[in-house]
Amino acid sequence: MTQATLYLLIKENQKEKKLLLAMKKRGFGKGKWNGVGGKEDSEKGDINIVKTAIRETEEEIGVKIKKMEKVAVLSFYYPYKKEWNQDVSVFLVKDWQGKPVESEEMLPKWFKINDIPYNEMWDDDKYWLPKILQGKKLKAKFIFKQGEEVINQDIKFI
Ligand code: 6U4
Repeated sequence: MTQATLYLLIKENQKEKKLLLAMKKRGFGKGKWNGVGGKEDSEKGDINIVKTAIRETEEEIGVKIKKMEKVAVLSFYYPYKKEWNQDVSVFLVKDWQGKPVESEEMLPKWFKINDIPYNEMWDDDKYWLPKILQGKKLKAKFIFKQGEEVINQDIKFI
């Protein structure tokens, strides 16, 4: 199973809480708002998860992660396109350096927590992301049907 990562930057003050999503401009998930992330790439010097995180967020939105917390492991199955199957480790990031900027791959944007564009995201996100934003940690499995729609899911809180 391919291993991938997803980083969710959160900024919060007394008034509001915002989540950084990025529009994927090319490749897998093109046209969807998603967290930043990708696959570990040893050719790019990814020797561990922290190195991978720093490289990917720098490449995709120009920020350097300082601290991150693992909050979920999601397993995605696409029976009609098995090469898409992947395990995704999800991290919340509340400490980073720099300001998110657009790259060739992604266009970042801050969203208020009550304004997350679930209709323009992966279909699974509406099931697990609200739980993560409430502070829960989870392990989940999603099976998709053609058209990238979830047909089966199993969420376990950990
Ligand atoms: P590119 O550069 O787009 O060709 P590719 O290998 O296609 O790279 P990449 O590196 O963007 O994909 O990795 C996939 C990203 O999408 C990872 O951050 C994990 C995330 N992802 C995969 N399936 C997802 C799903 N069902 N829901 C979700 N994120 C998913 O929210």
